[in-house]
Amino acid sequence: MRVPRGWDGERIILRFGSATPHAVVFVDDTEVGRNKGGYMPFEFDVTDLVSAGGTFRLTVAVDNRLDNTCIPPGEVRELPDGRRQQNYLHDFYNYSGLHRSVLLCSRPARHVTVTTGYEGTTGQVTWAVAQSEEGPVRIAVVDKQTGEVVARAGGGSGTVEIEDVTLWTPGVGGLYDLVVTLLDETDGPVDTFTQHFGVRTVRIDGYRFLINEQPFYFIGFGMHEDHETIGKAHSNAHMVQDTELLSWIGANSLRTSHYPYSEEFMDCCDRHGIVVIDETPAVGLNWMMAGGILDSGGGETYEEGHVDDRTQATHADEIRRLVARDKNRPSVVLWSIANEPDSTSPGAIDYFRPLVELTRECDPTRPVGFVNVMFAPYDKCLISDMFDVIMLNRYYGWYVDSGDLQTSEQKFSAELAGWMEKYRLPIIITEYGADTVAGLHSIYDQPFTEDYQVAYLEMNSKVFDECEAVVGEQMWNFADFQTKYGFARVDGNKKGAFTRDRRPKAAARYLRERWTSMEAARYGRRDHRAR
Ligand code: GCB
Repeated sequence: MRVPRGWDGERIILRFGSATPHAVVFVDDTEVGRNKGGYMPFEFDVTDLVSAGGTFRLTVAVDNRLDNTCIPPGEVRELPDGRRQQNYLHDFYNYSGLHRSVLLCSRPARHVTVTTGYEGTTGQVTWAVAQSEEGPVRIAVVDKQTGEVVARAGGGSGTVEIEDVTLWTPGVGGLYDLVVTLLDETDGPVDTFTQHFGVRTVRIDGYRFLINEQPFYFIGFGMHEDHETIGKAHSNAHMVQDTELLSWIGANSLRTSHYPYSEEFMDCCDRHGIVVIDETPAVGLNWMMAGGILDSGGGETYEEGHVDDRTQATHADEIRRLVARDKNRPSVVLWSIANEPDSTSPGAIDYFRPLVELTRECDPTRPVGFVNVMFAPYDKCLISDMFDVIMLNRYYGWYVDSGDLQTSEQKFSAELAGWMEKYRLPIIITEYGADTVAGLHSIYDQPFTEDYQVAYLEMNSKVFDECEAVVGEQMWNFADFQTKYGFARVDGNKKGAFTRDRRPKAAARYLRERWTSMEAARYGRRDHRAR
């Protein structure tokens, strides 16, 4: 790598969008640092090791082994013949490598936190700059649509008002830039950086999830960063294709199942008004799931060597880093701190309570949730009362009562009534789905056919429409994706509305018909034809 000649006297930073799951970074022969955790950015100051105008060799060693100190956790087993085998309890392939941008940049260490609100047509923007070298600060707020400066102020923190504010609106977007200029003692500019933000509010009121005080109904998918050939790597072309398909099908939201997605993708959601449930990589924290499918090897979840204090410490770190990365994003309206953990074992209470408190401390402005697994219904789950919303993954008609949609409908409705009665909180159905082989048809309700997937979705839709507390449906999954090998997966998970190469199954047509005409989803609809 060559360091630009003009960077003499500047701080020089190496920044990684992510390295999955662990990395050791070298500049020439010197180790500059290590990072643990696959889906978060990290950076190292290499000023003392490189020189402006010179070159250096950058080496990154990426390690794909997962153990119980990792989030997500895993286990490397030693087989009798000496081979080592990686096991893990999550249902997506453990792609490893440098999946996101690697940048060499020159800048002081600085960061800004932006929070917003509004009163009538006046927006309030509160900012707080953190910088390594103290000095005066000037800020300007720029309307990204018009390029006009709508407010100016001085100081490392404060609040300014925007007259006739454009709210960040689901389905539309609406961004401003906070332009922060760091100054020296003579008021000369040292550095300028820009942070985009949106003015919007989020609040829960009874069964309703309010964005800008309007009831919002989540429509869309749990997704994966997953493509043939590039695995979990970010690509702008795929990002545009996926977000255009979301728009085509009438989706207004998604969950970043089961880890934080690339910053490029999140920026795109901010720009286009796609509402995001932002999830940590805490998936597979469950030893109570059927050993057959997930091969847990038995034992309790919350015990030494499985999910223990070390796992919890890493989990806490993942929460801190996720909030630090995404707190300024208007698209993010809800944190999901785990997917389908064991929430029926008593150990779950002591494990989760500090994590929920930590999330609220890191971000007092957004609701906090976790995604509940089917084996932990309302009368068995021990942790749902710590959270602001109920998020449920339910597979009636697939993993239970497979092929019997009538029984499924009754059981699902009864369960939802139980949640509604007990918790009196909004319910988002974060997963429901059926594996489907594109092109397979039957005149009967036969699992794995496209016809069954549609019938299954119709049944689910009916259940949601009849439950007042349901404020969202995110089908599993947007597209077929790769998983670890196992007898329950034929070339990966096939629950996609789209195939892995993004061709629509019959289900996609069904969902488009439903979602583009739903009255409940009027607020936040993205009009595909208008764009
Ligand atoms: C789930 C998990 C998801 C799986 C899905 C399935 O509940 O959250 O990661 O892929 O079920 O298809 O079994």
